[in-house]
Amino acid sequence: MKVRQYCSLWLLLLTPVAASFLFTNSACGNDPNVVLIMADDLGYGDLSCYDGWIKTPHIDAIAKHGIRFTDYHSNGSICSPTRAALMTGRYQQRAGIPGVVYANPKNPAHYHGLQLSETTIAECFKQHRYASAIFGKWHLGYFRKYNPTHQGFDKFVGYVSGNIDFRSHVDGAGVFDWWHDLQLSNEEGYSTHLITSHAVEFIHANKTRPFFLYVPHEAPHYPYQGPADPPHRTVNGEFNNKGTRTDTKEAYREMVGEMDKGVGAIIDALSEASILDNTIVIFCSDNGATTLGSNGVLRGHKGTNFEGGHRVPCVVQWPGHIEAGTQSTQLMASMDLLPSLFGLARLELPKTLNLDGLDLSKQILDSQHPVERTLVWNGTTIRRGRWKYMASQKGLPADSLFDLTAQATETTNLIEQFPSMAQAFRHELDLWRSDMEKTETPQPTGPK
Ligand SMILES: [Ca+2]
Repeated sequence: MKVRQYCSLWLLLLTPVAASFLFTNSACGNDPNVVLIMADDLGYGDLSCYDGWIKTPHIDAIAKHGIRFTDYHSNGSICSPTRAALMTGRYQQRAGIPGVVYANPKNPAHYHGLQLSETTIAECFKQHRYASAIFGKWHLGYFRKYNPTHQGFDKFVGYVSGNIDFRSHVDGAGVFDWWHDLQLSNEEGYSTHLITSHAVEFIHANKTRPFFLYVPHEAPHYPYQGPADPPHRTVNGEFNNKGTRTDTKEAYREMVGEMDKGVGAIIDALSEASILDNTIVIFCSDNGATTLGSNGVLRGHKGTNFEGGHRVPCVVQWPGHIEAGTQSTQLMASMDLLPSLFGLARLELPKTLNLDGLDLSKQILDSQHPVERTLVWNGTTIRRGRWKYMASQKGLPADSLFDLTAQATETTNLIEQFPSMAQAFRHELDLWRSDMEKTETPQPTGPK
């Protein structure tokens, strides 16, 4: 703090031009910290600040002290693709991760990963001398060559699979999966608690310099285990991937509750370190809920392109910058966070980046003036303004056009009333797919 206060005094004495130079080139210690917390499979109707069924006072407090988005979307409707888009600010198809990176070595996608040629959000922050860490789920490559410490993160504690036993830290393929940087190394504890305690420790250790802290939680992804439950997966063992609880709904509630307490612990740590006012805190989800959770009134669930698959909670606070208790209808996606955070922090991005995400920092600071933009999911579903076109796909036998303002539930297909609009969307999707195919980062086809 002393360094930052000293810098602030100097800035007061500078001309506006010189001060702006310092801000944009981050020569001083006033750059805001960023804490990005992401839940796994949390739905639009799960949190109390979204009128959901689970009391989440700490996440609700972020909304109360900042802004709540009602039209924020995960880039994918499943885990790895959203994470690829979040990390790169690009469509996951362009970044080479259109699908899940699987735990099973018999699946070719087991050998995929976020290639080192991609520039991550952590690498962008590193250029401004930020400290960086990830605690929790990576899910962008199983092999050491894909480890997040090769992608701009100074520190990694967590797992590389899609899910692990919350206690034994064994993944769905029966492989032990708890890492400290590049080493597999166990640590006793419930994964949600471990993720939180590492995040808190990192905040205290880095309070005198700017940092980017990424906290991708495991909750409420299966296995459905509360904090008091024993381990059940063993290395090379046989087990039910979803766990042994029969009251899975209650386990889900406990899991979200523990994550919410973890969010509270992170806010407390920022406050104790006297850096809460200089920290942008974001909480979001990586895709919609399964049928065990709730997506509110939205149609569909995780794995579908209906709203329930990807419209998810997102709340952001930055005291003194983002007006408290506001709400925004801005259409936003995971890939927008990279450019938007740099816009908020007034930090320059490398000019060589080929981003798909938009800098929506102005819309985060001013909730009243959303901008129109277009988003595509999986090359089959496109959204602009109130309209959403979905080519026929699983769960949808005919091409469909929905008016989301009139009906968020996607039940009335308006394609016969607006055939030319549907045709234009179809054409736009063709162009989008062709663009992605031409530029996608290639993946290895096997172990070598
Ligand atoms: Ca997920």
